[in-house]
Amino acid sequence: MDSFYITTPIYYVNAKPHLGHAYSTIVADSLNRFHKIRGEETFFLTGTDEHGDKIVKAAEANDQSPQEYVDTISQLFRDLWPDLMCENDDFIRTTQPRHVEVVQDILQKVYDKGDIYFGEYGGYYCFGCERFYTEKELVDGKCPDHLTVPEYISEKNYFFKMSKYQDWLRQHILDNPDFIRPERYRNEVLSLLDSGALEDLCISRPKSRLTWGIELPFDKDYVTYVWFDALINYLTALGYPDGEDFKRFWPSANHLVAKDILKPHAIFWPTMLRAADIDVYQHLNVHGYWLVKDTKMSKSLGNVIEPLAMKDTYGINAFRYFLLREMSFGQDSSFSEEALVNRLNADLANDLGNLFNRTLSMTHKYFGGEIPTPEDEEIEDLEIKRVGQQAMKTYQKEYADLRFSRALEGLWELVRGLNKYIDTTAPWTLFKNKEMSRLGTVIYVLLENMRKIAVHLWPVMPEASERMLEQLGIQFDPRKVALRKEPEVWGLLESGITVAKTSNLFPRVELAEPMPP
Ligand code: ME8
Repeated sequence: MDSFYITTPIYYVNAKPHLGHAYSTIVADSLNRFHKIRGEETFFLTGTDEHGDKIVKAAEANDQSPQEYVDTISQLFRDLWPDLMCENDDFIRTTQPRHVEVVQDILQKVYDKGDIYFGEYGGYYCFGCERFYTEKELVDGKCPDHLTVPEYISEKNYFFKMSKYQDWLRQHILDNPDFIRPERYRNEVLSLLDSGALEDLCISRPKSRLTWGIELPFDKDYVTYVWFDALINYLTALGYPDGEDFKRFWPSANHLVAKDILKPHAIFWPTMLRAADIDVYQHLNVHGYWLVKDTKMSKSLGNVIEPLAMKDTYGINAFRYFLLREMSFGQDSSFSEEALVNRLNADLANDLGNLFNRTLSMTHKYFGGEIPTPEDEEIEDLEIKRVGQQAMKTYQKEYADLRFSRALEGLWELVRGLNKYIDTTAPWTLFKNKEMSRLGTVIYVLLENMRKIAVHLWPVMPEASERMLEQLGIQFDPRKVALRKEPEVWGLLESGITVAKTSNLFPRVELAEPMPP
Protein backbone atom coordinates (compact mmCIF):
# COMPACT_ATOMS: atom_id res chain seq x y z
CA MET A 1 0.00 0.00 0.00
CA ASP A 2 1.33 3.46 -0.90
CA SER A 3 1.98 5.76 2.01
CA PHE A 4 1.63 9.49 2.43
CA TYR A 5 3.14 11.57 5.23
CA ILE A 6 2.09 15.21 5.48
CA THR A 7 3.35 17.78 7.99
CA THR A 8 2.55 21.40 8.79
CA PRO A 9 5.08 23.75 10.31
CA ILE A 10 5.07 23.40 14.07
CA TYR A 11 3.76 26.80 15.09
CA TYR A 12 5.43 29.14 17.55
CA VAL A 13 3.47 29.45 20.72
CA ASN A 14 4.14 33.16 21.10
CA ALA A 15 0.74 34.17 19.73
CA LYS A 16 -2.72 32.77 19.21
CA PRO A 17 -3.50 30.88 15.99
CA HIS A 18 -4.72 32.99 13.06
CA LEU A 19 -5.88 32.58 9.47
CA GLY A 20 -2.38 31.73 8.19
CA HIS A 21 -1.95 28.83 10.61
CA ALA A 22 -5.48 27.67 9.86
CA TYR A 23 -4.79 27.68 6.12
CA SER A 24 -1.66 25.52 6.35
CA THR A 25 -3.36 23.02 8.62
CA ILE A 26 -6.53 22.88 6.53
CA VAL A 27 -4.45 22.30 3.36
CA ALA A 28 -2.55 19.52 5.14
CA ASP A 29 -5.77 17.96 6.37
CA SER A 30 -7.37 18.11 2.96
CA LEU A 31 -4.34 16.53 1.30
CA ASN A 32 -4.35 13.85 3.94
CA ARG A 33 -7.98 13.08 3.25
CA PHE A 34 -7.40 13.12 -0.51
CA HIS A 35 -4.65 10.53 -0.22
CA LYS A 36 -6.71 8.50 2.21
CA ILE A 37 -9.57 8.08 -0.24
CA ARG A 38 -7.08 7.23 -2.95
CA GLY A 39 -6.45 4.16 -0.85
CA GLU A 40 -3.13 5.21 0.65
CA GLU A 41 -1.98 4.80 4.21
CA THR A 42 -1.61 8.29 5.62
CA PHE A 43 -0.04 10.12 8.54
CA PHE A 44 -0.77 13.77 9.27
CA LEU A 45 1.36 15.67 11.77
CA THR A 46 1.08 19.11 13.28
CA GLY A 47 2.27 20.59 16.57
CA THR A 48 3.99 23.45 18.34
CA ASP A 49 7.51 24.89 18.45
CA GLU A 50 8.18 25.84 22.05
CA HIS A 51 11.82 26.73 22.65
CA GLY A 52 13.88 29.86 22.11
CA ASP A 53 14.18 33.56 23.02
CA LYS A 54 10.91 34.52 21.44
CA ILE A 55 8.91 32.23 23.68
CA VAL A 56 10.76 33.30 26.81
CA LYS A 57 9.99 36.94 26.01
CA ALA A 58 6.31 36.20 25.37
CA ALA A 59 6.07 34.27 28.66
CA GLU A 60 7.68 37.17 30.53
CA ALA A 61 5.29 39.63 28.96
CA ASN A 62 2.48 37.42 30.22
CA ASP A 63 3.91 37.05 33.75
CA GLN A 64 4.18 33.31 33.37
CA SER A 65 7.00 30.80 33.46
CA PRO A 66 7.95 29.51 30.00
CA GLN A 67 6.49 26.09 30.82
CA GLU A 68 3.14 27.46 32.00
CA TYR A 69 2.98 29.74 29.02
CA VAL A 70 3.77 27.12 26.38
CA ASP A 71 1.29 24.70 27.95
CA THR A 72 -1.51 27.26 27.62
CA ILE A 73 -0.85 28.40 24.06
CA SER A 74 -0.04 24.94 22.74
CA GLN A 75 -3.44 23.81 24.02
CA LEU A 76 -5.13 26.58 22.03
CA PHE A 77 -3.64 25.19 18.83
CA ARG A 78 -4.42 21.62 19.73
CA ASP A 79 -8.06 22.48 20.49
CA LEU A 80 -8.54 24.52 17.35
CA TRP A 81 -7.90 21.74 14.84
CA PRO A 82 -10.98 19.58 15.53
CA ASP A 83 -13.12 22.72 15.23
CA LEU A 84 -11.69 23.26 11.75
CA MET A 85 -12.26 19.59 10.94
CA CYS A 86 -8.58 18.83 10.86
CA GLU A 87 -7.89 15.27 11.91
CA ASN A 88 -4.19 15.08 12.69
CA ASP A 89 -2.77 11.71 13.69
CA ASP A 90 -0.31 13.20 16.15
CA PHE A 91 0.39 16.53 17.81
CA ILE A 92 4.01 17.11 18.62
CA ARG A 93 5.47 19.57 21.11
CA THR A 94 9.19 20.25 21.07
CA THR A 95 9.25 20.24 24.88
CA GLN A 96 8.21 16.58 25.00
CA PRO A 97 10.87 14.13 26.26
CA ARG A 98 10.50 11.99 23.11
CA HIS A 99 11.63 14.96 21.04
CA VAL A 100 14.50 16.02 23.31
CA GLU A 101 15.85 12.50 23.00
CA VAL A 102 15.81 12.45 19.21
CA VAL A 103 17.36 15.93 18.90
CA GLN A 104 20.22 14.94 21.21
CA ASP A 105 20.67 11.68 19.35
CA ILE A 106 21.02 13.44 16.00
CA LEU A 107 23.30 16.15 17.39
CA GLN A 108 25.60 13.50 18.80
CA LYS A 109 25.60 11.59 15.54
CA VAL A 110 26.52 14.66 13.48
CA TYR A 111 29.09 15.72 16.09
CA ASP A 112 30.74 12.28 16.09
CA LYS A 113 30.92 12.42 12.34
CA GLY A 114 32.92 15.64 12.58
CA ASP A 115 30.29 17.91 11.04
CA ILE A 116 29.91 20.10 14.13
CA TYR A 117 32.78 22.31 15.33
CA PHE A 118 33.35 25.01 17.96
CA GLY A 119 34.24 28.53 16.90
CA GLU A 120 33.85 32.22 17.48
CA TYR A 121 31.27 34.12 15.57
CA GLY A 122 30.15 37.71 15.34
CA GLY A 123 26.99 38.63 13.54
CA TYR A 124 23.81 40.67 13.45
CA TYR A 125 21.26 38.84 15.54
CA CYS A 126 17.54 39.36 15.02
CA PHE A 127 15.60 38.21 18.06
CA GLY A 128 12.37 38.03 16.05
CA CYS A 129 13.88 35.53 13.60
CA GLU A 130 16.18 33.96 16.18
CA ARG A 131 19.03 33.97 13.74
CA PHE A 132 22.17 35.76 12.72
CA TYR A 133 22.20 37.85 9.58
CA THR A 134 25.22 38.78 7.48
CA GLU A 135 25.59 42.42 6.55
CA LYS A 136 24.70 41.52 2.97
CA GLU A 137 21.36 40.05 4.01
CA LEU A 138 20.20 43.15 5.88
CA VAL A 139 18.10 45.75 4.08
CA ASP A 140 19.09 49.30 5.04
CA GLY A 141 20.75 47.80 8.09
CA LYS A 142 17.49 46.13 9.17
CA CYS A 143 16.15 42.60 9.32
CA PRO A 144 14.15 42.21 6.09
CA ASP A 145 11.36 40.39 7.90
CA HIS A 146 10.92 42.35 11.09
CA LEU A 147 12.26 45.71 9.85
CA THR A 148 14.12 46.12 13.14
CA VAL A 149 17.82 46.88 13.62
CA PRO A 150 19.49 43.67 14.77
CA GLU A 151 21.98 43.56 17.62
CA TYR A 152 25.64 42.80 16.89
CA ILE A 153 26.62 39.80 19.00
CA SER A 154 29.98 38.08 19.18
CA GLU A 155 30.31 34.81 21.07
CA LYS A 156 31.70 31.28 20.97
CA ASN A 157 29.32 28.73 19.56
CA TYR A 158 28.96 25.42 17.80
CA PHE A 159 28.60 25.32 14.03
CA PHE A 160 27.17 22.79 11.66
CA LYS A 161 29.23 22.35 8.48
CA MET A 162 26.37 23.20 6.18
CA SER A 163 28.71 24.50 3.48
CA LYS A 164 30.08 21.00 3.02
CA TYR A 165 26.73 19.89 1.59
CA GLN A 166 26.05 22.82 -0.73
CA ASP A 167 27.06 21.08 -3.97
CA TRP A 168 25.25 17.90 -3.06
CA LEU A 169 22.06 19.85 -2.28
CA ARG A 170 22.23 21.83 -5.50
CA GLN A 171 22.62 18.62 -7.48
CA HIS A 172 19.77 16.96 -5.61
CA ILE A 173 17.44 19.83 -6.46
CA LEU A 174 18.52 19.71 -10.11
CA ASP A 175 18.03 15.95 -10.30
CA ASN A 176 14.59 16.06 -8.64
CA PRO A 177 12.60 18.83 -10.30
CA ASP A 178 9.67 18.58 -7.91
CA PHE A 179 11.68 18.27 -4.70
CA ILE A 180 10.69 21.87 -3.96
CA ARG A 181 7.42 23.00 -5.49
CA PRO A 182 5.90 25.11 -6.98
CA GLU A 183 8.77 25.93 -9.30
CA ARG A 184 9.20 29.58 -8.31
CA TYR A 185 10.43 28.47 -4.88
CA ARG A 186 12.71 25.86 -6.39
CA ASN A 187 14.22 28.62 -8.51
CA GLU A 188 14.55 30.87 -5.48
CA VAL A 189 16.49 28.20 -3.62
CA LEU A 190 18.69 27.43 -6.61
CA SER A 191 19.57 31.08 -7.06
CA LEU A 192 20.39 31.33 -3.36
CA LEU A 193 22.70 28.33 -3.70
CA ASP A 194 24.25 29.81 -6.83
CA SER A 195 24.78 33.25 -5.36
CA GLY A 196 27.84 32.26 -3.33
CA ALA A 197 29.20 29.95 -0.70
CA LEU A 198 26.76 28.84 2.00
CA GLU A 199 27.87 29.79 5.46
CA ASP A 200 28.06 27.19 8.18
CA LEU A 201 25.10 27.27 10.54
CA CYS A 202 25.44 28.41 14.13
CA ILE A 203 23.48 25.73 16.02
CA SER A 204 23.98 26.62 19.68
CA ARG A 205 23.20 29.38 22.14
CA PRO A 206 25.24 29.79 25.31
CA LYS A 207 23.24 29.14 28.47
CA SER A 208 24.51 32.45 29.81
CA ARG A 209 22.10 34.02 27.29
CA LEU A 210 19.35 31.41 26.92
CA THR A 211 18.43 28.35 28.94
CA TRP A 212 15.01 27.56 27.42
CA GLY A 213 16.15 24.96 24.92
CA ILE A 214 17.53 21.47 24.46
CA GLU A 215 20.95 21.01 26.00
CA LEU A 216 23.75 19.96 23.64
CA PRO A 217 24.67 16.37 24.49
CA PHE A 218 28.37 17.21 24.18
CA ASP A 219 28.46 20.54 26.06
CA LYS A 220 26.28 21.33 29.08
CA ASP A 221 26.92 25.05 28.76
CA TYR A 222 24.92 25.34 25.56
CA VAL A 223 21.40 24.76 24.29
CA THR A 224 20.43 23.93 20.71
CA TYR A 225 19.48 26.64 18.24
CA VAL A 226 15.69 26.56 17.95
CA TRP A 227 15.59 25.73 14.22
CA PHE A 228 17.95 22.77 14.56
CA ASP A 229 15.64 21.54 17.31
CA ALA A 230 12.34 22.29 15.55
CA LEU A 231 13.00 20.69 12.16
CA ILE A 232 13.75 17.36 13.78
CA ASN A 233 10.13 17.15 15.01
CA TYR A 234 9.24 15.59 11.65
CA LEU A 235 11.38 12.58 12.57
CA THR A 236 10.46 12.40 16.24
CA ALA A 237 6.77 11.92 15.55
CA LEU A 238 7.47 8.85 13.41
CA GLY A 239 9.52 7.23 16.15
CA TYR A 240 12.93 7.73 14.51
CA PRO A 241 15.24 5.79 14.40
CA ASP A 242 13.57 2.39 14.93
CA GLY A 243 9.82 3.07 14.82
CA GLU A 244 7.60 1.22 12.38
CA ASP A 245 6.02 4.51 11.35
CA PHE A 246 9.42 5.90 10.47
CA LYS A 247 10.07 3.05 8.06
CA ARG A 248 6.59 3.20 6.61
CA PHE A 249 6.07 6.93 6.25
CA TRP A 250 9.40 8.72 6.00
CA PRO A 251 9.98 7.83 2.31
CA SER A 252 6.81 9.74 1.40
CA ALA A 253 7.45 12.78 3.61
CA ASN A 254 5.72 15.89 2.31
CA HIS A 255 6.37 19.09 4.20
CA LEU A 256 3.98 21.97 3.84
CA VAL A 257 5.15 25.49 4.72
CA ALA A 258 4.65 29.09 3.69
CA LYS A 259 7.35 31.04 1.90
CA ASP A 260 8.54 32.70 5.15
CA ILE A 261 10.31 29.52 6.24
CA LEU A 262 11.57 28.36 2.87
CA LYS A 263 15.26 28.63 3.73
CA PRO A 264 15.29 26.50 6.88
CA HIS A 265 13.24 23.82 5.13
CA ALA A 266 14.98 23.91 1.77
CA ILE A 267 18.57 24.40 2.94
CA PHE A 268 19.11 23.69 6.64
CA TRP A 269 16.87 20.62 6.79
CA PRO A 270 18.10 18.56 3.82
CA THR A 271 21.72 19.21 4.73
CA MET A 272 21.03 18.23 8.34
CA LEU A 273 19.40 15.01 7.15
CA ARG A 274 22.29 14.27 4.84
CA ALA A 275 24.80 14.83 7.64
CA ALA A 276 22.84 12.46 9.88
CA ASP A 277 22.76 9.84 7.08
CA ILE A 278 18.98 10.00 6.77
CA ASP A 279 17.27 10.10 3.38
CA VAL A 280 15.87 13.50 2.52
CA TYR A 281 12.14 14.18 2.41
CA GLN A 282 10.20 13.65 -0.80
CA HIS A 283 8.63 17.09 -1.35
CA LEU A 284 8.73 20.53 0.14
CA ASN A 285 5.43 22.21 -0.73
CA VAL A 286 5.46 25.97 -0.36
CA HIS A 287 2.46 28.27 -0.30
CA GLY A 288 2.10 32.03 -0.35
CA TYR A 289 0.79 34.47 2.20
CA TRP A 290 -2.73 35.45 3.06
CA LEU A 291 -2.86 39.21 3.09
CA VAL A 292 -5.62 41.48 4.30
CA LYS A 293 -6.29 44.42 1.99
CA ASP A 294 -2.90 43.71 0.40
CA THR A 295 -0.99 44.09 3.66
CA LYS A 296 0.43 41.59 6.10
CA MET A 297 -1.79 40.59 9.01
CA SER A 298 -0.49 41.98 12.25
CA LYS A 299 -1.73 42.52 15.77
CA SER A 300 -0.68 46.17 15.72
CA LEU A 301 -2.72 46.86 12.56
CA GLY A 302 -5.67 45.08 14.16
CA ASN A 303 -6.38 43.16 10.95
CA VAL A 304 -5.77 39.61 12.17
CA ILE A 305 -8.39 37.18 10.87
CA GLU A 306 -9.57 34.73 13.53
CA PRO A 307 -10.39 31.34 12.04
CA LEU A 308 -12.94 30.50 14.72
CA ALA A 309 -14.89 33.68 14.05
CA MET A 310 -15.04 32.81 10.33
CA LYS A 311 -16.17 29.29 11.12
CA ASP A 312 -18.87 30.57 13.47
CA THR A 313 -20.20 33.08 10.94
CA TYR A 314 -20.02 31.10 7.70
CA GLY A 315 -19.65 27.47 8.76
CA ILE A 316 -16.53 25.37 8.51
CA ASN A 317 -17.39 23.77 5.18
CA ALA A 318 -17.77 27.09 3.39
CA PHE A 319 -14.66 28.52 5.07
CA ARG A 320 -12.51 25.57 3.99
CA TYR A 321 -13.94 25.66 0.48
CA PHE A 322 -13.16 29.35 0.18
CA LEU A 323 -9.54 29.02 1.35
CA LEU A 324 -8.79 26.18 -1.05
CA ARG A 325 -10.70 27.68 -3.98
CA GLU A 326 -9.49 31.25 -3.64
CA MET A 327 -5.74 30.92 -3.22
CA SER A 328 -3.57 29.76 -6.10
CA PHE A 329 -1.16 27.55 -4.25
CA GLY A 330 2.24 29.22 -4.15
CA GLN A 331 0.99 32.77 -4.65
CA ASP A 332 -0.20 35.38 -2.18
CA SER A 333 -3.90 36.01 -1.87
CA SER A 334 -5.99 38.71 -0.27
CA PHE A 335 -8.59 37.65 2.25
CA SER A 336 -11.87 39.52 2.40
CA GLU A 337 -15.27 38.62 3.73
CA GLU A 338 -16.85 40.13 0.60
CA ALA A 339 -14.96 37.64 -1.54
CA LEU A 340 -15.94 34.82 0.81
CA VAL A 341 -19.62 35.74 0.70
CA ASN A 342 -19.56 36.06 -3.09
CA ARG A 343 -17.97 32.65 -3.55
CA LEU A 344 -20.26 31.05 -1.06
CA ASN A 345 -23.35 32.41 -2.77
CA ALA A 346 -22.18 31.74 -6.32
CA ASP A 347 -20.48 28.35 -6.04
CA LEU A 348 -22.12 26.76 -3.03
CA ALA A 349 -25.63 28.22 -2.67
CA ASN A 350 -26.34 28.70 -6.38
CA ASP A 351 -24.43 26.03 -8.26
CA LEU A 352 -24.02 23.12 -5.86
CA GLY A 353 -26.91 23.81 -3.46
CA ASN A 354 -29.41 24.30 -6.27
CA LEU A 355 -28.30 21.14 -8.03
CA PHE A 356 -28.94 19.14 -4.87
CA ASN A 357 -32.20 20.85 -3.98
CA ARG A 358 -33.68 20.62 -7.46
CA THR A 359 -32.73 17.00 -8.03
CA LEU A 360 -33.78 15.72 -4.62
CA SER A 361 -37.14 17.42 -4.83
CA MET A 362 -37.72 16.08 -8.37
CA THR A 363 -36.89 12.57 -7.15
CA HIS A 364 -39.63 12.98 -4.55
CA LYS A 365 -42.10 14.59 -6.89
CA TYR A 366 -41.70 12.05 -9.69
CA PHE A 367 -40.57 8.84 -7.94
CA GLY A 368 -41.78 9.15 -4.35
CA GLY A 369 -38.16 9.77 -3.25
CA GLU A 370 -36.81 6.44 -4.57
CA ILE A 371 -33.76 6.35 -6.81
CA PRO A 372 -35.12 5.16 -10.19
CA THR A 373 -33.56 2.45 -12.33
CA PRO A 374 -31.84 3.88 -15.40
CA GLU A 375 -32.77 2.65 -18.89
CA ASP A 376 -31.12 3.32 -22.26
CA GLU A 377 -28.85 6.34 -22.37
CA GLU A 378 -29.25 9.09 -24.92
CA ILE A 379 -26.77 11.47 -26.39
CA GLU A 380 -27.22 14.13 -23.65
CA ASP A 381 -26.53 11.49 -21.00
CA LEU A 382 -23.37 10.32 -22.71
CA GLU A 383 -22.26 13.92 -23.14
CA ILE A 384 -22.69 14.83 -19.47
CA LYS A 385 -20.97 11.61 -18.44
CA ARG A 386 -18.02 12.63 -20.62
CA VAL A 387 -17.97 16.09 -18.98
CA GLY A 388 -18.00 14.36 -15.60
CA GLN A 389 -15.14 12.02 -16.45
CA GLN A 390 -13.03 14.92 -17.63
CA ALA A 391 -13.91 17.03 -14.57
CA MET A 392 -12.97 14.25 -12.16
CA LYS A 393 -9.72 13.48 -13.94
CA THR A 394 -8.76 17.14 -13.90
CA TYR A 395 -9.73 17.41 -10.26
CA GLN A 396 -7.63 14.44 -9.21
CA LYS A 397 -4.59 15.43 -11.23
CA GLU A 398 -4.65 19.05 -10.06
CA TYR A 399 -5.32 18.10 -6.44
CA ALA A 400 -2.41 15.69 -6.31
CA ASP A 401 -0.18 18.51 -7.60
CA LEU A 402 -1.56 20.91 -4.98
CA ARG A 403 -3.42 23.12 -7.45
CA PHE A 404 -6.56 23.06 -5.34
CA SER A 405 -8.09 26.08 -6.96
CA ARG A 406 -7.84 24.59 -10.45
CA ALA A 407 -9.05 21.24 -9.15
CA LEU A 408 -12.23 22.80 -7.81
CA GLU A 409 -12.68 24.93 -10.88
CA GLY A 410 -12.48 21.69 -12.88
CA LEU A 411 -15.06 19.93 -10.71
CA TRP A 412 -17.44 22.86 -11.05
CA GLU A 413 -17.53 22.21 -14.81
CA LEU A 414 -19.53 19.16 -13.83
CA VAL A 415 -21.67 20.97 -11.24
CA ARG A 416 -22.63 23.65 -13.78
CA GLY A 417 -22.93 21.08 -16.54
CA LEU A 418 -25.50 19.17 -14.51
CA ASN A 419 -27.55 22.30 -13.87
CA LYS A 420 -27.61 22.85 -17.63
CA TYR A 421 -28.46 19.20 -18.17
CA ILE A 422 -31.58 19.71 -16.04
CA ASP A 423 -32.58 22.66 -18.19
CA THR A 424 -32.05 20.82 -21.48
CA THR A 425 -33.61 17.51 -20.51
CA ALA A 426 -36.54 19.34 -18.82
CA PRO A 427 -37.70 16.56 -16.48
CA TRP A 428 -41.00 18.40 -15.85
CA THR A 429 -41.88 18.04 -19.54
CA LEU A 430 -40.94 14.35 -19.53
CA PHE A 431 -43.23 13.92 -16.55
CA LYS A 432 -46.05 15.79 -18.22
CA ASN A 433 -45.63 13.58 -21.29
CA LYS A 434 -45.55 10.46 -19.11
CA GLU A 435 -42.10 9.48 -20.40
CA MET A 436 -41.28 7.82 -17.08
CA SER A 437 -38.53 5.55 -18.30
CA ARG A 438 -36.61 8.44 -19.89
CA LEU A 439 -37.29 10.54 -16.78
CA GLY A 440 -35.87 7.77 -14.58
CA THR A 441 -32.66 7.71 -16.58
CA VAL A 442 -32.28 11.50 -16.36
CA ILE A 443 -32.81 11.52 -12.58
CA TYR A 444 -30.39 8.62 -12.16
CA VAL A 445 -27.70 10.38 -14.23
CA LEU A 446 -28.11 13.42 -12.00
CA LEU A 447 -28.01 11.51 -8.71
CA GLU A 448 -25.05 9.31 -9.64
CA ASN A 449 -23.07 12.38 -10.68
CA MET A 450 -24.02 14.11 -7.44
CA ARG A 451 -22.65 11.12 -5.55
CA LYS A 452 -19.39 11.48 -7.43
CA ILE A 453 -19.19 15.20 -6.70
CA ALA A 454 -19.86 14.63 -3.00
CA VAL A 455 -17.11 11.99 -2.77
CA HIS A 456 -14.60 14.27 -4.49
CA LEU A 457 -15.46 17.09 -2.10
CA TRP A 458 -14.69 15.11 1.05
CA PRO A 459 -11.11 16.41 1.31
CA VAL A 460 -12.34 20.00 1.03
CA MET A 461 -15.62 19.98 2.97
CA PRO A 462 -15.67 16.71 4.93
CA GLU A 463 -18.86 17.29 6.83
CA ALA A 464 -20.85 18.70 3.93
CA SER A 465 -19.67 15.83 1.75
CA GLU A 466 -20.81 13.27 4.29
CA ARG A 467 -24.18 14.98 4.58
CA MET A 468 -24.61 15.13 0.81
CA LEU A 469 -23.92 11.42 0.64
CA GLU A 470 -26.32 10.80 3.48
CA GLN A 471 -28.97 12.64 1.51
CA LEU A 472 -28.32 10.14 -1.27
CA GLY A 473 -28.79 7.27 1.17
CA ILE A 474 -25.09 6.48 1.53
CA GLN A 475 -23.19 5.98 4.76
CA PHE A 476 -19.73 7.37 4.01
CA ASP A 477 -16.71 5.27 4.82
CA PRO A 478 -13.36 6.66 3.59
CA ARG A 479 -11.86 3.16 3.42
CA LYS A 480 -14.50 2.07 0.95
CA VAL A 481 -13.86 4.85 -1.55
CA ALA A 482 -11.71 4.13 -4.57
CA LEU A 483 -11.18 7.66 -5.81
CA ARG A 484 -8.83 6.79 -8.64
CA LYS A 485 -11.54 4.62 -10.20
CA GLU A 486 -14.36 7.15 -9.84
CA PRO A 487 -13.94 8.80 -13.27
CA GLU A 488 -14.42 5.42 -14.96
CA VAL A 489 -16.97 3.58 -12.82
CA TRP A 490 -20.69 4.16 -13.23
CA GLY A 491 -23.72 3.00 -11.36
CA LEU A 492 -22.59 2.65 -7.76
CA LEU A 493 -25.73 4.42 -6.59
CA GLU A 494 -28.36 1.83 -5.76
CA SER A 495 -31.80 2.12 -7.29
CA GLY A 496 -34.71 1.84 -4.90
CA ILE A 497 -33.03 3.69 -2.03
CA THR A 498 -34.89 6.68 -0.65
CA VAL A 499 -33.17 10.07 -0.84
CA ALA A 500 -33.68 13.12 1.35
CA LYS A 501 -36.46 15.56 0.46
CA THR A 502 -34.30 18.69 0.37
CA SER A 503 -30.72 19.58 0.90
CA ASN A 504 -30.34 23.13 2.19
CA LEU A 505 -26.71 22.62 3.07
CA PHE A 506 -25.61 25.92 1.64
CA PRO A 507 -28.09 28.72 2.33
CA ARG A 508 -27.35 32.11 0.80
CA VAL A 509 -25.59 34.49 3.15
CA GLU A 510 -25.45 38.25 3.49
CA LEU A 511 -22.28 40.08 4.36
CA ALA A 512 -22.30 40.69 8.13
CA GLU A 513 -22.58 44.41 8.96
CA PRO A 514 -19.17 45.73 9.97
CA MET A 515 -18.98 46.46 13.69
CA PRO A 516 -19.13 50.19 14.49
CA PRO A 517 -15.64 51.48 15.36
O1 ME8 B 1 7.80 29.73 11.57
N1 ME8 B 1 -0.47 33.28 5.29
O2 ME8 B 1 6.23 29.19 13.18
P1 ME8 B 1 5.10 30.30 12.92
C1 ME8 B 1 -0.29 31.96 5.15
N2 ME8 B 1 7.94 27.66 14.40
N3 ME8 B 1 0.31 31.19 6.06
C2 ME8 B 1 0.76 31.77 7.18
C3 ME8 B 1 0.63 33.16 7.39
C4 ME8 B 1 -0.04 33.92 6.39
N4 ME8 B 1 -0.26 35.22 6.50
N5 ME8 B 1 1.16 33.44 8.59
C5 ME8 B 1 1.62 32.26 9.12
C6 ME8 B 1 7.43 29.08 12.54
N6 ME8 B 1 1.38 31.25 8.27
C7 ME8 B 1 8.29 27.97 13.07
C8 ME8 B 1 8.16 26.77 12.16
S1 ME8 B 1 8.73 24.27 11.46
C9 ME8 B 1 9.90 23.15 11.84
C10 ME8 B 1 9.02 25.61 12.52
C11 ME8 B 1 1.67 29.83 8.50
O3 ME8 B 1 4.15 30.18 14.05
C12 ME8 B 1 2.59 29.27 7.43
O4 ME8 B 1 2.49 27.89 7.43
O5 ME8 B 1 5.70 31.61 12.64
C13 ME8 B 1 3.94 29.68 7.96
O6 ME8 B 1 5.00 28.99 7.33
C14 ME8 B 1 3.77 29.34 9.42
O7 ME8 B 1 2.40 29.70 9.70
C15 ME8 B 1 4.72 30.04 10.35
O8 ME8 B 1 4.34 29.74 11.65
